[in-house]
Amino acid sequence: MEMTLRYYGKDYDTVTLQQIRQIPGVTGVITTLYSKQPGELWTREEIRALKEEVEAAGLHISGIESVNISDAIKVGGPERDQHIANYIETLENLGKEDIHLVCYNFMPVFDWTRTELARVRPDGSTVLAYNQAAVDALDPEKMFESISGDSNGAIMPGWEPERMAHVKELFEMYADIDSEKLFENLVYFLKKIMPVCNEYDIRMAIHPDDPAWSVFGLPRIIINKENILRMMKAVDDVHNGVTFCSGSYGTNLENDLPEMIRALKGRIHFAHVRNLKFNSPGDFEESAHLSSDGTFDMYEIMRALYETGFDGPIRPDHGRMIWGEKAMPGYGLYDRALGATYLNGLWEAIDKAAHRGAPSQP
Ligand code: CS2
Ligand code: MN
Repeated sequence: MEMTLRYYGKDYDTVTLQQIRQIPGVTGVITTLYSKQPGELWTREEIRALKEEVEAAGLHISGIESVNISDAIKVGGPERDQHIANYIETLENLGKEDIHLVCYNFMPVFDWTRTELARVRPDGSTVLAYNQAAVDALDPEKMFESISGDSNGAIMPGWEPERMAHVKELFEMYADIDSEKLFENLVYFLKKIMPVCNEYDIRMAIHPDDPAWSVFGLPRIIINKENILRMMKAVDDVHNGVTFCSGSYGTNLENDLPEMIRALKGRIHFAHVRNLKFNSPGDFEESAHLSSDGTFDMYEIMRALYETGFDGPIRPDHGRMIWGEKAMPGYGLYDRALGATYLNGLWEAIDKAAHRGAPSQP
């Protein structure tokens, strides 16, 4: 396991590489070319410049999150094959620069969906939150407007203003796309990219849909163990793997997170570990990472990763906004640093117990 932090690049992030380097135990970043539109080609020079920026700060690139998938690929539109050709060339360029992990998602229209970006908790911290009744009452085309006021001026991943300006057309593109069709298009994409992934040993790690159910009538497929196993079987190659995001799979309380980790052994290439606090099944907020602050048993999640031999990067996912920080919601420095430290502490304890031959179960 390697502890990492997500980094959006110097033009977009309020957190610096120098700050990330001072978090104990964090040796790598998960980063991206944030200005790229889905479907666009990443050149080798652009990738090398990003790599040099990260390495100059004494860190390294542990993986890319994300090389986004265009809507044409998701719906199987006329530009699909051109966008896949660009994707393949991007993977080749990443491979040549010695980058071997790519996180992506296959969610229609919106990436993660939250109804509040700054819900105030009793301790004064603010967090992202989701309320199903609020979603049900909302016109989907107004979704972006309804939350963007609390974004602290940041461009949020998957909510690029360029795309959101055309949200009506985006919904129209998906009018005939049900879960089966979306699944077929995912398999089509994966089959096309597997040869280049094999050639350069690039592990593809699909991020789950968040929340893990259909929102605004749009199909969502990466939501539970059955669907992921089906996807892995359809393209049975170790390079076709997953990002295990506890906070996304965990939105559905029927997903048993440690059990899922064990079932996906060997195919989890990247992990996002965070907690959620449920106030009711349709209302949750992104609490601190600590088990007692939320609903999940973080020790059991880390233990399942440890015991299945997980050796990829982990990052704390969204953090709370604390200590007066102003940053992209979920992506401030302070609470993610606390999260990384806590997760590292759990891992150290599990590892030491295992090496002493002591049972890791308390
Ligand atoms: C992330 C996702 O911020 C988040 O919730 O976990 O935006 C994630 O980066 C993408 O879905 C991956 O493509
Ligand atoms: Mn995540």
